[in-house]
Amino acid sequence: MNHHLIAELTEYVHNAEKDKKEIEKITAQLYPTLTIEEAYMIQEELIKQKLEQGYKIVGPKMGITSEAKMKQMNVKDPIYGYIFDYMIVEDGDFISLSDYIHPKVEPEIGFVLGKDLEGPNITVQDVLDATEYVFPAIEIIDSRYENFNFTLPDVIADNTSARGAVFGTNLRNPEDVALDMVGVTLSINGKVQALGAGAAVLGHPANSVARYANMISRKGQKVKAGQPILTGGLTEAIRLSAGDFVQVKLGGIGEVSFFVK
Ligand code: OOG
Ligand code: MG
Repeated sequence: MNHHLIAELTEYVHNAEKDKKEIEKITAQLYPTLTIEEAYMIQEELIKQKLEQGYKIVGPKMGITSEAKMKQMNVKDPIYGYIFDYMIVEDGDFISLSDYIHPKVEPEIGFVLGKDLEGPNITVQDVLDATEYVFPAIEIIDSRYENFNFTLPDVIADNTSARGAVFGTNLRNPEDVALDMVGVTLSINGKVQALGAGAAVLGHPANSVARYANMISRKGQKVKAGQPILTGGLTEAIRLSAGDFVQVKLGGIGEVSFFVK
């Protein structure tokens, strides 16, 4: 894949986000043979452009973290992307639907490490030992592709649909909660729309951080202390509408919410 094509495809997905206009997936016609490796090259270029625009990376996010979803997409690894500062919504604040294309929300468990983690061979225990605290989070995903219809390489190139994150303020030591057993509800206007448990994410959410550490170690990178890490959706994602009050409750961890105007 030459530089020209990387630049062209990066511009294609980046413009869709900037213009808030959905696009056909890359693999439909533009470049049907896009591989996972090439998709990460596009994602890297996209991230570079955002940094050049002056935006800052807040932290990484993991996606496709259920064994069922990985099997369905016929892949061995989850995927990752990056949350930027312009995506952050304060707990209890509101968003305007018009700033997004067709946003959905999913409940997640966030991690912050007290020390860097460098793979390969990072285990769940290594992650728990390195974790300073966990916190409740909501991810707002807004795939740039029509109807969230994409292949794995398409969604990697699109920074894994990242468009928003709301971080709760309850911070818990991971030793005080069995993260795989934590129950979660996602409610809209007081009505539970989806529910699940921590184990939905790779058997244990710390496993998601371990997998991320091991994946980026292939590029000589490490997971940085202090950065919030989103470990992946604990339930299906739910579409947002104007007037929604979105609330996520995580047993033993805490809650986080926002409004949609
Ligand atoms: C891809 C993003 C997936 C997660 O937590 O699994 C993701 C998508 O479904 O649009 O963020
Ligand atoms: Mg997510």
